[in-house]
Amino acid sequence: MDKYKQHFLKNIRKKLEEWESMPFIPHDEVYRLVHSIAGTASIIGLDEIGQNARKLLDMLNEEENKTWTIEEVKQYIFQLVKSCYEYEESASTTFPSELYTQGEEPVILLIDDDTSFLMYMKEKLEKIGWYVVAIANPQKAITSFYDVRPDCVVIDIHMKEANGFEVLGFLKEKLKQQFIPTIMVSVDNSKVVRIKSYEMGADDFIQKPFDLDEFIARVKRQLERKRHIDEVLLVDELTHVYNRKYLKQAYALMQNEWKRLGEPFCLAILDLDHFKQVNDRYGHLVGDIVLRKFAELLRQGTRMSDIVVRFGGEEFVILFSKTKIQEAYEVANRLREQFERYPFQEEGATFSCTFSCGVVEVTDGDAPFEHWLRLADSALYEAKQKGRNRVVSAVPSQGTVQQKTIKIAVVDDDPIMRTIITDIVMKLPCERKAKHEVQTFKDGVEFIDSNWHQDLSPCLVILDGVMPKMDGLEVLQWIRMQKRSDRYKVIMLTSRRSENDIARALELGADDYITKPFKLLELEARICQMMKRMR
Ligand code: GH3
Ligand code: MG
Repeated sequence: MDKYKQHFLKNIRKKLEEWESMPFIPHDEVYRLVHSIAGTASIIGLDEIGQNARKLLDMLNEEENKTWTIEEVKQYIFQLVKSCYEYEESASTTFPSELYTQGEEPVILLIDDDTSFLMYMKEKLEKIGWYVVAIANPQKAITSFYDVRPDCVVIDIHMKEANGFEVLGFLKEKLKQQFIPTIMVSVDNSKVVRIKSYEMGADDFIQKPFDLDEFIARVKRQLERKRHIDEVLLVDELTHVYNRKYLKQAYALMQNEWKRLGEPFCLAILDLDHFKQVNDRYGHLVGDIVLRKFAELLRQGTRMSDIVVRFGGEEFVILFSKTKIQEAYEVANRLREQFERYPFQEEGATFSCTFSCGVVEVTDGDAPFEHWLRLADSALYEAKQKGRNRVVSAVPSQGTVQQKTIKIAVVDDDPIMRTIITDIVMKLPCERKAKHEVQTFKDGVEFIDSNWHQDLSPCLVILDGVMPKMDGLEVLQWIRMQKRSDRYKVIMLTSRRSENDIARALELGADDYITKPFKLLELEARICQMMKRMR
């Protein structure tokens, strides 16, 4: 990029920065900026930016006695800022990744302590449209597995901290249950290692170094098999109740009944309380036992005509056929009492678990399933807020749906980046159970000093690697030292050249990284994926 363009973009940044610290911006300042962009941009070869500015100028009156807030200005000049970013992005090295499907792409969990291998594979596999969660720490891999819900797991056998077989040992039951293909990779191609891989349940073994095309072909074949199994299975393999794929069909059955007989039915959503603590304290295998028992109790405690579905993780849905709200409430409450009394035993200790539940009566079977789910979710949220281990009935007439909040912190010293990322995040479709709250920070110190993210809500941090005062890696380190650090998910924005920084970020526990400059759609896809993991 020539020096005029650089200087020009620097000035826009400076202005934005200045305005961000002002409570109100006088109209003539806004006018002057747009006016000068309109005049200069095309001359120095930034024609698109110039055209955008001229369009804006047509809408603006020079003489006007008004003031703007920074949000109003950003909204007004957003296209302009975006084309500045896009210009810079296209002016630097081309960076092809063209395939993004907003959260529908296959998810590959890659476990290897060799960070150069992780980086290389992540870049190559993301180019063909897969989403890769790269994990350098085998211990973290086991907990991540439950959040990531991968479609395929690739494990390196020889790692410093834990042998790949140990990781496989921990995950193998789970992988088998969910038909998740597992591929072991290793430099050691001995017969013993290969046989052990297969005996422990791996679906394939690939020797390192491998030909990338062949690796992709082999993973693809496994993914196809997995997709096929997912399509035909309606029963959850762990708990043996229906899985969420059956829910639409189940709802349609109840709708038909409602139409035929005119009787209401109920939808309940049940979520185990502090289930994460059960996993943390007793391990995931015990967590699985709790889930199995819970499902069994739901099955036994409801009628044949009711339908129990594992909705995901530790969340279940019950459709109560031909049931009014009072009855459904009572059944749910009875289940709650039974479950709370059930003694789980582990290593000589006895512990109990509870769940919270939101229930709603479906009084109009023509309304879509999502409508009732939203209401039941809201009641569930209320049950959690009121202290858990309780059932709350939804009030359908109540307009506002209550949801938990996911905080999104954008920490970047570049005002253009802050503006653009904030815009991406604000336009994201809302998660089923959560609303978003966004805050920007000019540097790491400002982020660390802020109380805004310290209230134990889940928080996604989009973190620039290189910043003055305190760089992104230091912020990441600070985050990982916090008490409930797992409620923070961190996406690092790193420069393509700083491979050491990427390696360090992975070692320090960044959940994802993206190299600058990136396509905006690509960042959006990454954020969507991460939000799915945060629920
Ligand atoms: P809350 O009372 O607010 O619901 O807290 P929570 O800890 O239950 O909720 P959170 O969503 O933080 O944690 C749910 C945990 O459930 C996280 C995930 O690792 C775990 N989980 C999801 N699926 C499975 C599974 O199949 N087996 C086991 N053992 N754990 C699972
Ligand atoms: Mg829970």
